[in-house]
Parts: sequence; structure tokens; C-alpha cells
Amino acid sequence: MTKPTILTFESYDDWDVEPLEAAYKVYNLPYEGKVSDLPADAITEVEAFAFRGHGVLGADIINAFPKLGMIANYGVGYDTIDVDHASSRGVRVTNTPDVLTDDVADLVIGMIIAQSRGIVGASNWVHSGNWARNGAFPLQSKVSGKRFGIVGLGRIGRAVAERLQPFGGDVYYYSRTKKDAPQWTHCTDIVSMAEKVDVLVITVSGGPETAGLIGAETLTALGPQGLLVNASRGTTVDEAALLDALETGTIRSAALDVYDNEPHIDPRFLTLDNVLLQPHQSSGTVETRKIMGQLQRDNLAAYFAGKPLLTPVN
Ligand code: 8YV
Repeated sequence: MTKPTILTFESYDDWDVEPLEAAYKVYNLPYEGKVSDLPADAITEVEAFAFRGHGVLGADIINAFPKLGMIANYGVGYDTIDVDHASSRGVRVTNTPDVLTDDVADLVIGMIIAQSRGIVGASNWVHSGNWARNGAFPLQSKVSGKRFGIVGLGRIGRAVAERLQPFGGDVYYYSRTKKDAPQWTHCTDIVSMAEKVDVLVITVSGGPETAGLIGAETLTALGPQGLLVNASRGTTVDEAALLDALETGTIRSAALDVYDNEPHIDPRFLTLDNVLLQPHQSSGTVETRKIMGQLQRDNLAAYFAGKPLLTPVN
């Protein structure tokens, strides 16, 4: 039996490449590669995308492949995929929810502690000989007992809130509708929530609805002792306002895993010592990435077998 043809985007680990190549004829579009550079056969044969990364997957790419029927995304967020256009062409879209929730929430907690306690700077203090030369590291900010605000109480926001509970502080959350979460305080206004909290964590999905959700007013409300943590998408924060706030001390610090222009982030970030910078790695553990790859393949297999998709988006 001839294998169906798929197009993979960017690069996959060997543990993904081998099973993909065993089941499919695979073409690859490398990072920042162009569809026009693919062989003509790829254009006519490809029936599904194994999409990966954060590049824009718009109508032009979807339309370029006449047999395309399925986009299996390697990731929970699909803000760069034009799902409406895919739907209009009858192209199914899947993602990888749930399997990465723990990792993202774990990294958020790590970033909160790291940034509040200055762990990276403290390590550098020892490495550089400053401890022996200049004495004790400057005092930092306590985590336990703090007030935490979470923007978006979806799967990841909830997992973050659960992990914060043992710290003994108050947990507030912002979402359009009140969730079944009586242990945490629901807020309908981000600015007034930011006024109440010490740490503001963004976990809301990306896309046009949440673009620029956190702007200058919210950062001013968070205040000069405040910490902003972003593990959602760069688009959810007005990045120019955030840079200004970090440079002028409007907020104390930030911890970021996501940015507007990844991986070519605004160079202003690189000179600031009050921001912890992570390379969009919140789901980046061997264990989780293997499960994400498996779920992506399970969705592809279900599509080609004509069975219900496991984690459909549309
Ligand atoms: C990426 C993510 O998928 O799941 C998401 O939405 O942002 C990440 O897990 C991962 O970086 C692979 O591109």
C-alpha cells in the first residue's frame, strides 16, 4: 500500500522522525523555508501537515496544497494557524492539549521563585567571585504569602494556581466568566486585579482576542514591587510598554518565556538585568515532547484511518 504524503515543518527529534517516516512519505519545510522551494511533487501530493513552531500558517500556505485535509499541530496553542480559513476549506486542525500542562505550570513556578529570589543573579554572584570579594548577595523578595494574579484560568492557569496554593498567599484570577474555583478570587478587570497582586502570571491563549491584553495601565497597577510572568504568547503583552516599565522601574521585574518576534527578540531585553529570559521552552522536556509527538501522530493516524480525531480544534 502506498504511504500517504505529509509535510513536516521545522525539525523533529529522531524519536519523531522515525515513526513519521515509517508511516508516511515525508517532505520537510525547514525553519524559515519557503513553500516555493519544495519539489513540485510535494505540492500535489501532500495531504496533511505535521506543523511545528510559531511561524504564520495562513491562507496562502493552506491554499498552496490542493489535497491538504489535515493540520496536526505540535503544541497546544494554534494562534498562528488560520483555523477559520482551514475550516472554510474543510481542513481539519488538531493540537496537543493537556499533555504539556504540567511542564508549563512547573516552569512558571520556577520562574516566579527564580526571579523573586534572584537565583540566576545569585549564582553569578558566586561564579564571579563577588561573594568572596564583596560579601553577601543583596536581599531579595519573599515568595510564600504573596498575592498572585493569574490572567486566564484555562488548563494551564488552573495548574499554576494549584501549584501556588501551598505558598499560602491569595490567588486571584481574571477570566471573562467565573470558573468553578471557589478557593480563588474571580476578577473581571485586569487592571484592578493587578493593583491587588504582587505577581501577575499570564497563561491566556494567544491570538487577536488577547493581543495587547496587558498594557501600560496594567503594568502601572502592578507597581514597582511587582513581577510579571508570561508563559502564554508574546502578543498578549504590549512589549514596548513592558520594556519601558522594566527600564523605568514601573515594575520590579519580569520573567518571560515568550516574545513578539521569536527568536529574534527585541535587543532592549538583553541589556536589562531585571528580566529573566527563557527561550520559549515551557513544554521543553524530553518526557513531554515525546508525548506531544505521539499525540500529533495519533491525530494524523486517526485522520488517515477516517476515525474521530483525538484532540480536534475545528
Ligand atoms: C510549542 C507551545 O508547541 O504548545 C504550545 O502552544 O507554545 C509550545 O509547546 C513548542 O515550543 C514547539 O514548537
